[in-house]
Amino acid sequence: MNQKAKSYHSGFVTIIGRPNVGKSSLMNRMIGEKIAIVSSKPQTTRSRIMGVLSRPEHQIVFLDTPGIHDPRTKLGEYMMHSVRDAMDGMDAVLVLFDVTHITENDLRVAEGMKEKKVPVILALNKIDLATPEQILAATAKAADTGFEEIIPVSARTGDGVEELITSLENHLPEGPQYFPEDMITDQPERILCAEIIREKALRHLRDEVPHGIGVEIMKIEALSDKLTEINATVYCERAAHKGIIIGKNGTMLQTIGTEARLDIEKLMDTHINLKLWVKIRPDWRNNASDLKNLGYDS
Ligand SMILES: Nc1nc2c(ncn2[C@@H]2O[C@H](COP(=O)(O)OP(=O)(O)OP(=O)(O)O)[C@@H](O)[C@H]2O)c(=O)[nH]1
Ligand SMILES: [Mg+2]
Repeated sequence: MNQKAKSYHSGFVTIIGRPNVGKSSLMNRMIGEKIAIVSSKPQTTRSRIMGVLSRPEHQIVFLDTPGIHDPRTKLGEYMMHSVRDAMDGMDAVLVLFDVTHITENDLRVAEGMKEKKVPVILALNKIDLATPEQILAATAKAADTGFEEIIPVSARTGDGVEELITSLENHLPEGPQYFPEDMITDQPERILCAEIIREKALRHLRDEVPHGIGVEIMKIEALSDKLTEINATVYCERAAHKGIIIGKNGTMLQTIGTEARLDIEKLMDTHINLKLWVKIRPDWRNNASDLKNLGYDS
């Protein structure tokens, strides 16, 4: 029998949704590596982050994006620009809702996808937090919005994630392998390090402090094949914030630094000597040259 070899599918899939629904968590889960930072604070992701899933039968290039919101600063405008940028030339869109909490903003995001000429798939995330009745009700609510498919998932437990990958593969065209098999992201090491530090700051800081934090890597220097020194500056917007970030007797900065160092050591597979400084840059989120220095430059 003349059996045709199974074809190779590939393409770019943009992940969009409002802040905090679990876009970065889901991308990390699909890739199987942590390449995008995650936190319980909204607006964690600030740039588009590429994550590549390569398997013998397909390559899916995910673009994780900042949560969609009305920007109030130049940084926010940059973030929303990154979302639009990531929608350019994609082969499919993965819209993400939090199944426990579907809002008008979610439906608005979905509505905006109607005119796209590519398949739009909806994943209902965080099903580990929902009852079967809640999942059914959310599916019914989303059904009117005209998605090709609606798939319940949990980025936390991995439930439904293989089904989602299969569905995306089925909606992608036949195509080339865009990136080498062993490439999982396009982010350089210094950005990954800065993001890890920012994640630890987001985890430990409260109220308005986390939103005003920016991290710049000043130096990465291999002192030997077993030890690398990294110097980073943590920017904040006010003197009061600087005090909070440093903490009593420096304990907060120490906690952030220790947690970041452990993650960076895993990432770079070497011992790290991490030194952190905290500096005040009033209103840096509205300053074009500060934004550029921190990598938020379109
Ligand atoms: N229980 C549960 N929590 C989840 C799941 N997915 C994500 N979370 C949590 O939801 C919060 C937000 O996750 P992120 O992945 O940072 O969300 P995001 O959509 O990328 O957020 P932004 O980057 O701010 O737009 C974090 O506290 C995650 O741990 C899930 O499937 N189940
Ligand atoms: Mg994110």
